[in-house]
Amino acid sequence: MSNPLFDRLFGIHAGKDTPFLQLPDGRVLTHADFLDMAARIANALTGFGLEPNDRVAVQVQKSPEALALYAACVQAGLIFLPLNTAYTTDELRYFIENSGAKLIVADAASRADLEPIAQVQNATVETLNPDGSGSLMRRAQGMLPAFEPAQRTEDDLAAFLYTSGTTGRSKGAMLTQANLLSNAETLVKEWRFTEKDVLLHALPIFHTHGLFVATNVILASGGSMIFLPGFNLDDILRLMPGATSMMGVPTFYTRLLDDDRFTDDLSRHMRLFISGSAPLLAETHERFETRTGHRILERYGMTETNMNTSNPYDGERRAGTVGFPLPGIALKITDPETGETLPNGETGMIEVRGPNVFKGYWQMPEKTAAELRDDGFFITGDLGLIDAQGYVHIVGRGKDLIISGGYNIYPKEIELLLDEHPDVQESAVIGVPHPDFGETVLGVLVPAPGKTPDPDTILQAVGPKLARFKHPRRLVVVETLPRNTMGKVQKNLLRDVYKDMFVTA
Ligand code: MCA
Ligand code: AMP
Repeated sequence: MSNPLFDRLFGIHAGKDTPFLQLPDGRVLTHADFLDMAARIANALTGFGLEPNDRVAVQVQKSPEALALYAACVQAGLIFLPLNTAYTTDELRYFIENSGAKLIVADAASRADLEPIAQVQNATVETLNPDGSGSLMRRAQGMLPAFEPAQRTEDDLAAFLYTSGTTGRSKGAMLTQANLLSNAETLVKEWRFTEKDVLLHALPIFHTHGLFVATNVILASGGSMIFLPGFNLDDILRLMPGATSMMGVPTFYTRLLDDDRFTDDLSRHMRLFISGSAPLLAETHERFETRTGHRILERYGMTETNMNTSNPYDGERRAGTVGFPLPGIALKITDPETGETLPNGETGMIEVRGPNVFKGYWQMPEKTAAELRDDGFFITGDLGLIDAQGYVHIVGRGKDLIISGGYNIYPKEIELLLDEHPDVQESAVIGVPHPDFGETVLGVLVPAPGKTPDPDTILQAVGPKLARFKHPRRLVVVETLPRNTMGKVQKNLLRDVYKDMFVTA
């Protein structure tokens, strides 16, 4: 039987007793330990009656067991659907219903909230807690540590990752085995990962960056990871001496630079620092080089495409750019109105095509057709240009999106909730600069006639419906929103007015 993703990321390590995961408490899991755990979970999953192409929705804290659940889904041909641990029950209901998940794996504390949602669609709930306890692993422990991988082709689906849209409803990006494999294998070569690498892994594993970039690259190269539950500066500084490389969002780098314990002595031995998911300020890039002598390698990707471009490993890593298209990936800049290709140097829509580009949005053919052209080019929604040396620059977003600490936030989703409040006539949610998160969320409200909205009361009302990271950091009340002649709210003007709200000059 062949299962390319399993065979080339996981199966290649069968029987290896070299470290794969080093945990902050000193525990080490070898590749063999990890594969045993994954096979037991795969047996448990099929024991629950799951069959290839069934969706498994997973909202659990980062742990070796959580990662083994991903491996088990690949092995059993199930579609892995990881979900941000910050999502509220309201948010989860949509993902579970929309995907038609047959199994939901969550922390025991969420079980009571999830059972009613699961029942509606005949799904079951199993639990997996941060310490590896819970009903899933209890069942897995009684299983054999061997599992014949399900037959899959590269065109079969491996994962759904939900990404929000400008209309407020999330779309399930369908990723195939080939999407994930091609990108992982390309990145190993481009970034020179080998079995000697030890990656300091502090990213969450429910998004592309921590799961498909960081983890898949280490799996494909045979290296290992120092696997941290989250970004804790003390742990990072303590464990960096044992690492060769780190991948992070810009906030990781600004937090490191803000700490005097982060010195060139601590980082000199490191081979590579990579940044992505949000713009790395040229200033951060330069401060990092001054402090450590390392030039951060910045790359650019999306949930729908995995990684598209990267600064070069050997050539000049140019601050403020995202480098060149990766091998096998075509990138062009087009006129957003006409779709015509623009010459180098001109700003337009970034479009990409390659084996990395997803298969479409789950059960949303119109949305897929609007963003994925017949010739295979995906319209990213990012505005950019290609300079005379071929470096890609991202100069803005054609989509209404805020990126806070690497998490994407779609204003529409928050505006709809704010507008529901009886004291609010209308609202505009914008991203403004923030020293730690890069951007943060600001809500601008227009009162309903005769009302005086109280920001604290309104925040309390929307709070339970929205993941914490999406909460507006502040709400301001204005008489009217600026509009253009077409009646569209001019968010650029609002962003300009409030640009210094969280940063001191
Ligand atoms: C936590 N909080 C946040 C964020 N993270 N608020 C806004 N934006 C955030 N990103 C909230 C917490 O709930 C908490 O709320 C308060 O802010 C302070 O939390 P703190 O302890 O400082 O935060 P943290 O736990 O240290 O997390 C910050 C973080 C984390 C390490 C930057 O957000 C993170 O790991 N970000 C990475 C996201 C990521 O992997 N993105 C990749 C997406 P309170 O205390 O008030 O309750 S994939 C992608 O974008 C594409 C494909 C790509 O190119 O990679
Ligand atoms: P997501 O929807 O989580 O996949 O986020 C993808 C978006 O993150 C892209 O469309 C970009 O807007 C942004 N992004 C990712 N990497 C970078 C980067 N290096 N610089 C600027 N923006 C980035």
